[in-house]
Amino acid sequence: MDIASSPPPADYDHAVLEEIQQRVLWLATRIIDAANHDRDTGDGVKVGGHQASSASLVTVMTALYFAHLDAPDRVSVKPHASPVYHAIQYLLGNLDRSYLTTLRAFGGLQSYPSRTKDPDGVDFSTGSVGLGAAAPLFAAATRRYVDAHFGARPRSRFIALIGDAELDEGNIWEAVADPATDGLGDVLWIVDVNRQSLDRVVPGVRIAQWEQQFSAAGWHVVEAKYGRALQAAFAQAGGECIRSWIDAMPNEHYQSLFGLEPAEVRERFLDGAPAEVKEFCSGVDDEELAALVTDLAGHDLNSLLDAFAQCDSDRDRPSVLFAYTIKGWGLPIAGNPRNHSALLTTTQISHMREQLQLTPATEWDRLDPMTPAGQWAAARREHLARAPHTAAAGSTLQVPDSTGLRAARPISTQEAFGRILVDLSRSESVRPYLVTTAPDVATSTNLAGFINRAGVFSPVPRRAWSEDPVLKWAEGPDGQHIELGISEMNLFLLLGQLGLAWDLSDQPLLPVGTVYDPFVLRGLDAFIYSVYSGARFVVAGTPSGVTLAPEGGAHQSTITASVGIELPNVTFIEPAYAVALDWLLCGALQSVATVGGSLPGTEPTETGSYYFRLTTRGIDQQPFQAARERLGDAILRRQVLAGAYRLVDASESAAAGAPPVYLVGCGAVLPEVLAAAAELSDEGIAASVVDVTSPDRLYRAWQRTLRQGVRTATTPSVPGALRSAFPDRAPVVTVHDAASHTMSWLGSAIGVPAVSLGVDGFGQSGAVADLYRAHDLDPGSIVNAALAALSLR
Ligand SMILES: Cc1ncc(C[n+]2csc(CCOP(=O)(O)OP(=O)(O)O)c2C)c(N)n1
Ligand SMILES: [Mg+2]
Repeated sequence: MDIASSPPPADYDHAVLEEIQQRVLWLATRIIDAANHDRDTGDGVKVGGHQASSASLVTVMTALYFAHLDAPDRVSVKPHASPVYHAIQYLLGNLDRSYLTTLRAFGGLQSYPSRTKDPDGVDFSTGSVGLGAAAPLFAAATRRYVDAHFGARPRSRFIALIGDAELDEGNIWEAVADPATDGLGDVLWIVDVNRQSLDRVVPGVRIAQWEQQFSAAGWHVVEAKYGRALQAAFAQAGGECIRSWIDAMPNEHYQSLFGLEPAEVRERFLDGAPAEVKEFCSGVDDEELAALVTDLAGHDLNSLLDAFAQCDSDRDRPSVLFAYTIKGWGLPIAGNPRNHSALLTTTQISHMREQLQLTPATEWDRLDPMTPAGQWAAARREHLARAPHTAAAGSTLQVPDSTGLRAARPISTQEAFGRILVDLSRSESVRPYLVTTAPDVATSTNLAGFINRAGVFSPVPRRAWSEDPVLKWAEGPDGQHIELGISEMNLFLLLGQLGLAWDLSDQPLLPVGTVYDPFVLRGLDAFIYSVYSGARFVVAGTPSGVTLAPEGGAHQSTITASVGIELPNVTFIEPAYAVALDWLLCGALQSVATVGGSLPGTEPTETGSYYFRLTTRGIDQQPFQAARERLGDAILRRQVLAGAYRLVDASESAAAGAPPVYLVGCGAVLPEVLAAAAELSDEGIAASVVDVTSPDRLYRAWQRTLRQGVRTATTPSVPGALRSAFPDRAPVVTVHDAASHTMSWLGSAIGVPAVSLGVDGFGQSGAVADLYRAHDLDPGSIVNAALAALSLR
């Protein structure tokens, strides 16, 4: 039988689910307790963990995993509920018992769910609140795209479990508002409405506003608010006033009911209440009243399962379920405004263990397989087992080494980028997998050529109301460009999910995004999120730097190159010449296509994403052509991919006695560097020019050899990439339209004096020459820098 389509076990036995959720609560709590009390870390630093945040979701997650989910469904778990996830995977038999005592230990269970480091099949990494919440929405958008282009996959529901305070994050609303996420009927967001954040009880009543925001964006809004007992009370004569009273009660008042003795609960609950509420409550004893007024549907399995079904019934739009819960539910810290990081004492843990009739010898046991609960867990394990990925999904995907781009006239890297994509879209083995996306900057980043050929994605065909002779904006299910509104957060979240399609939708893709380079920083947290999750994509930040001269300081990027170099799982590339870009972009796409693989001949460990920093400055391609003729394509290509090559080789005049110097340029500044080299040569200095195509690859190569030396206590070797670009010991000048810091390490790497030129202040409007002069990137400054470097020898 096809595992993915087997029906769920019929007839939930609520007593069984109750028993299971008690065990889930226990294990989640104890996993955190063990991390803090059973392990000596030796450093005195508090280990931490979130027992209250976890408890809040225990019922919801029990209902999901033990009654509602099917194998193809994908779930994003709120960061602070990771112990609940692991407890559930353990009870399902998907996690070895040895892990339960390793929360937050090195190599153990991660503090927050991690796709790449946790051992039990996490679907979405979470941690930075808001991002993990939005990820399933973009995963669903990706699935919609995959289904439209490659045939329907078994249906997955994309579910996010979200803390209520996560809704304060703007990225949530950017995601909800974007038309690219419209109508995703397989999405369910479950908001854990415990009315508490980290510091406090969230003031007032926010839900009504949030619900309206979701409704306005076209979402299906469902509430699981009152438990069965409260609903029964409302149905009694005069009981409706209780609902109105609770609904109107600010969070602070309601939350203060927790932790009180029953008699105090009555007093607090009735504080300021209308007469009919007081009258209704007079017929209920203290104990009963205290239980009644805190009976929330988020801890009522039946109510939750009903609500899930209600959400499922609407397949045309995303659903959001507001599940009212109690932070710290079932624990002595329930509802306490200061419970976010609170830990149960060892005595409280012992008490809880006894209550569940567990002992130190049995406390970590799975559910007894001879009991109905154990049998239910075994059935659910089978029901949730996933079919393996089909290897065929991307079997025809083959990216060539280059598109054979010819560039006779001056051309910018941005323009070349657009042409390369158009060329790739002509290749039968590449075209089907290419998908581009941009936050309202597709045309201004040269994606128009690709869009004209490949069309714009829309789940249904859309009529084009105006004819544009230059740009065909044909929208339909075959389109391969996904247009986003202006949200760089959404760009990187979508790229992240497109870049995980091989896993979450069983379909490798070649995702390519574009964004104005300065605004990479606007989406940086989502960029980090996506590459932390293991996503594989290409992004072009363009135009960049002060080379975008007339646009001024608000549009000129300076620190983005540093960000690109320093981001793990990202290879930062900034070529100057079109053919180099062709080789590098094809190489990057080859690497992205080889999921989990490496790029032959260059980097054995590149398994992440690629960030190209490009410009709109057309530059003369002749110097690159001369290097091709001098070195031959095979050698030059290898060096370009490795990160640097000699564009001008002055070694002969150095051999003849001229003092040698290396002028090292990256990106758009190469013409100035070449001009400076010519001037220096006229003055009898042997100035070689090195074009750094990827400061990141060079830096990593250097660091690898250093670390190797450190770890083996041996003299570090000089990496090949540096050796072939810098064969001699000569001072260097680095020149980059980015912070001077990005290449300032080169002097140390090759053991020579270095002067680094770059943009270390905010820019302003002007012409390229003005800006280059203002930031010492003009030929005269580079010549002076070379003389300074020579004098430092
Ligand atoms: C982007 C980001 N900012 C801040 C934090 C620190 N932080 C972690 S949980 C939290 C409060 C979350 O409240 P809520 O979402 O309601 O979760 P609960 O614990 O109540 O379930 C904060 C501020 C974070 N993890 N991520
Ligand atoms: Mg909360």
